Amino acid sequence: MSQRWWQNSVVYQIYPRSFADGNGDGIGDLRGIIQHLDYLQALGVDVVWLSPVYKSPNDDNGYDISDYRDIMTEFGTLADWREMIDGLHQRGIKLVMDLVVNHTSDEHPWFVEARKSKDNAYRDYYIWRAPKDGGEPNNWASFFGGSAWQFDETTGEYYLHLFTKKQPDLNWENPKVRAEVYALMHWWLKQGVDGFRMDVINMISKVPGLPDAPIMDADSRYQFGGQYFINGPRLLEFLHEMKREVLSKYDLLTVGETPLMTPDYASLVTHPDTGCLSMLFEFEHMDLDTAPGKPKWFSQPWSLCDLKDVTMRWQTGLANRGWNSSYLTNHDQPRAVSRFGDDGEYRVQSAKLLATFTHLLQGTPYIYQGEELGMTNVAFDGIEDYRDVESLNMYREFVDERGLDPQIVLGMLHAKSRDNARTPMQWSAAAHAGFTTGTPWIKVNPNYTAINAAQALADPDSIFHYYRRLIELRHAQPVIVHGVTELVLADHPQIMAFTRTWQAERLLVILNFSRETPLVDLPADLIEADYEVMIANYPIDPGHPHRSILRPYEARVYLVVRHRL
Ligand code: TEU
Ligand code: CA
Repeated sequence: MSQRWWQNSVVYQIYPRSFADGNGDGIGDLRGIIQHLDYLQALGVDVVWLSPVYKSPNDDNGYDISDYRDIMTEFGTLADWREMIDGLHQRGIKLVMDLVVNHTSDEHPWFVEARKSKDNAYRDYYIWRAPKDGGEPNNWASFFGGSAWQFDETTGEYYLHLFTKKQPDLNWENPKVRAEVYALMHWWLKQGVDGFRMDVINMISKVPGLPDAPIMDADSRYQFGGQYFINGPRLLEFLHEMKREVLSKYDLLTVGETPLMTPDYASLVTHPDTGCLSMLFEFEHMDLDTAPGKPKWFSQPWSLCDLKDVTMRWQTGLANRGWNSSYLTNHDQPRAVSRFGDDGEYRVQSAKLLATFTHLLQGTPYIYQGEELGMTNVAFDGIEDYRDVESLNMYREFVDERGLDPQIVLGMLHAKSRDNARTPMQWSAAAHAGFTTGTPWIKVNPNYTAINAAQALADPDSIFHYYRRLIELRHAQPVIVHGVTELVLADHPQIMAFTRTWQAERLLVILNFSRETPLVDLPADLIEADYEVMIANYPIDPGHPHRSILRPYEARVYLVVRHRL
């Protein structure tokens, strides 16, 4: 397989609203990012993925775009943006922008025009249908609650919105829409951006006729219609057209956000010769702690063996025929350490274990802002502290419409609300965690006095410095980038262990995903070898790991030096 720059890169995601406020209005912005570029350089990341900074009325924090070629007023100006990208490039860091083109804002001029009349030139930029039996054209649910259709008085028709009603879906069947998207991509690429993260890109092709979804959730009037818009009939055609018209003309990192993806389909999309995107974000591991067939709010404990299954299906599924991304959190997900580790007694150890897991798999690792500090979920006291449209809609539906106990619903939000990831970045122990001198748009997690970047930078044993070392190792060791992954101790309920093999080199990764102290019992072929410690989250004695007792959340990476290779 040919080697590409994004394979040995580490990507850092910035959610600008919550990263750093440069002007004291309580909202993170581009000047705030500019002030912290040295921090990113100290961490050693290669790429920044910037969540949307385009003009937006912020119904969904910038994922509802009203002008693709300008910067959101709260975040600054195009001049600030240029200063930011220059500052990144001067530090050897590339910039990936968020491309949100499944939908626009309803305040985008295209939609403002489209809704004016049935014969407007922009009407067919969106998906309009006449009422069916006096109601919605089909039974699809929006991802954020209620119907996926909104009635529009002016013309007496409904428009489709898979997300909020202020996020109408674009009609990708219309070649003019596709040409607009390619043009705006070229516009940003000419400004020097190094790639795109493509929001819900596997939802752009809908099955013609938009059939009713099967009834899965008897408690709800609206049903999940994913089978009619996920990996839809023309998706590959559209992506190949995008490759031909845009992507093939540059050397980019492209990552598609693709819920309900499969490894086989992902190989079609990311194959080094015949694919169109560098990599995808799959979501199977994000669903392991949700009760089967239920919305994400209905949590269940996840099991390590399930995590191993999913991980290995993707590791082997894309080996030599695609490329993985590796992540445990982002701006839509709970904090990794709260969800997959222990955010109490073993916070530091388990955050380092999770970092070892994501950075030692085959695939490009993604760090979400604050993950490198071991930031945790937040437990707000009441719904008035939440800001996320998905969380607010869910609370209204569950408490006001379905009559669930508010305390139970707050518990669901504590576990799964997207706002867990959106509390301000914890820079220091100063007021508001040093995020702003004003009043933050969303409350700071009260644990900022102990968990913050100033503390982490000063402590050589911190989670931050552990991430920094993992990134350095990736840059120095091709086996981390290219090694084939094979599971060891496959059925062990607490230990995840795997080898990575590339040419004459082999790594052994041993991860104790528990607060217990299990014994490592290696298979014979791994005993007949010498071991050097590459990185570990506890001090360890040199020598062989066989029959060692692991400490809570212990992570060890060994270079396996075979006696005779
Ligand atoms: O998220 C897409 C997506 O699949 C979401 O429904 C996700 O499952 C949900 O947020 C989890 O609770 C992308 C963006 O990452 C998200 O921030 C946007 O709200 C959404 O698209 C619409 O643009
Ligand atoms: Ca600001």
